[in-house]
Amino acid sequence: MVTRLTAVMTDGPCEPDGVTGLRWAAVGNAAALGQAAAAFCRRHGCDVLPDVHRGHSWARACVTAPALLRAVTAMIGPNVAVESSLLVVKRPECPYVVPAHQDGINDRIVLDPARSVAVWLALSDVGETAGCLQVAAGSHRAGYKPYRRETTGCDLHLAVRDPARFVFTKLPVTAGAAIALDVRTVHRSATNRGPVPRIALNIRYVAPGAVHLRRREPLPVLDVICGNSWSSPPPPRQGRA
Ligand SMILES: O=C(O)CCC(=O)C(=O)O
Repeated sequence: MVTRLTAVMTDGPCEPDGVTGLRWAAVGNAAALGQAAAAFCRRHGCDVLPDVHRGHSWARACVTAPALLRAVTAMIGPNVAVESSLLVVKRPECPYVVPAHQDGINDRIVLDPARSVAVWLALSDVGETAGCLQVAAGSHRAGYKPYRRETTGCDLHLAVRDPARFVFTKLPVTAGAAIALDVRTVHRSATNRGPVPRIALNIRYVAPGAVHLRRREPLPVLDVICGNSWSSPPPPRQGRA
């Protein structure tokens, strides 16, 4: 049985708009971590890296930044794990558009919006020219949307089917800023038309019981960051959220 996409209609951690701005690091510290990330990507010839928090100290430093964890625990409680992370480096010379999408749903899982939050971290200054995040405020209230597959370069995105019905607001920020999103908030970003790489890390934080499986598969690996209620998490519900 497949999870009904509109099933999760609860309030999330970023009411009322489904978007909360915060600062996770000083500009210089964030930019230094961004340079480490960009150097790694240059060496390995890649611009998009999934689950970087597992293997790289600079990424671990980002996902565990004290100011960030204070905000995340205030939103979803003291037990926090990372469900996934994604580093995106948009080089100026490479067109890279992230289509309008929601972070809390894919073919395998649906996240409970009351027990999860998506956080986008700026590791460089990300102004309008650099392709800043664009969010559809309040879009979370209508729940999860049907999606379709859309490819950017070699990367697959699960784009909402009806992006034209949303009104997007551009959110230019400096390095060290973060934008927390309800996992149902529709968001997108454009190509970097500035002169330097635009570096950002997307993180999905979850509390126990947040991850609901859409298929009969093992629960994804969760990287526990804090809290002591992870030894016996409630079993994930199968079939519907
Ligand atoms: O870095 C970006 O521009 C957005 C990426 C994003 O929204 C995502 O990976 O969920």
